[in-house]
Amino acid sequence: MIRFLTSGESHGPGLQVIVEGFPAGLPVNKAFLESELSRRRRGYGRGPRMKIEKDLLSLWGGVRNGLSTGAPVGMILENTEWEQWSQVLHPLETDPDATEAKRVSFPRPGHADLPGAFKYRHRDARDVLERASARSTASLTLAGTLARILLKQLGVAVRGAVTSIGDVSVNPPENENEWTRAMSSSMGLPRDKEKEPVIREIESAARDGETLGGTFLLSAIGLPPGIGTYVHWDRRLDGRLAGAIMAIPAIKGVEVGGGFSLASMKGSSSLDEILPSGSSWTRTGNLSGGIEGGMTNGEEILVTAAMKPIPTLKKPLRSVDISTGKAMTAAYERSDTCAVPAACVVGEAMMAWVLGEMVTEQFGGDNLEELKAGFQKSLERREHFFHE
Ligand code: EPS
Repeated sequence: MIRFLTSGESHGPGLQVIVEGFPAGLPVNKAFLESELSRRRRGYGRGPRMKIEKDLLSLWGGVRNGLSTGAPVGMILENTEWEQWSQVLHPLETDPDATEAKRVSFPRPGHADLPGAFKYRHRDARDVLERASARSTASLTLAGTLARILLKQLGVAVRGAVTSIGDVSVNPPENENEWTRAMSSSMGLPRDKEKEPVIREIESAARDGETLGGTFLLSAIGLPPGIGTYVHWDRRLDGRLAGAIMAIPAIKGVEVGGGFSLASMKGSSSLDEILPSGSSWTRTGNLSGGIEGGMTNGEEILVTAAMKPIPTLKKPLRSVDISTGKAMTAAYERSDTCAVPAACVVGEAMMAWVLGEMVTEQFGGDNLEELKAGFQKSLERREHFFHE
């Protein structure tokens, strides 16, 4: 079993991530962790913070000479602007004037501000928003990237592509080149020609003081059938994937394969038929998104996520003062206009995390070689299933 915990606030000293349960012998490449962190900062429409933030990463435990030892892997990310926030957020002693100047009393609709202040009895919503900030997704990216490194060793690739921003829709990648382009492009788009209309949409929203959401498609290839299980609700792969991806801030919907569109189809057109192929089988399509009965079926896993527009608006909506209950407009601090390309990278990380969780649960192994052996056997079985 693998698990991780995170700690840290958006403008605090930094973020901490502890990942526990990884097999020994995994090559942990710091440069790769850093390049995924920098991919998460991508995208036109992100706020000025993304140009300032450096994501300074240190490895604190569980890795020796580039290989995991089996002990918990500790990672620390320093926040670039901590010095200028220390008087407001210092763990032991804050400055009353500086704290008052940064006090947040007017909760933003759609943000954690109001229910968080109610729940934890805060009168300064900064105590909520510092943790509820999308900065926390840097921690998710770190944990998920470790899982991605593990999956790579097994020959599993996790990919992501932006499929819409605001009103502009983009066709999903149609081949490996387009997946590669989506992963390496600043906007997460599979084709260059799509960049201009998407940027125009974001510019127009920014001019109007608006923000934008969108959708992205996640894919995983290289898994054998039978990862996850139908025998118990909390071990279903679709349930775990949906939960993990929905846990990314601002994600409001998750679909597997044909998703919501399947609801209006006739049974016969919504299913992927099974055809014999040597000692194995093929399918006529992949509307099930690679998951049947809560398990991989050996096809590509396809999951789409929908992100709502960011709730911090330059032209704020109506709200209340949480100290007095009087009508007010919501707080505004510098923010992003659109963070869909970044959320897509976080989505990839969370998909990798869940798949890493499921394969280690299934094939165990304190050591990478043991895990690889079990996984490989399962892949081979598919090839001669009817004659084993
Ligand atoms: C965020 C507001 C902005 C974003 C931030 C999330 O930060 P700031 O208030 O410092 O300008 O840039 O995103 C990140 C810091 C990040 O690493 O993604 C918010 O309120 O959620």
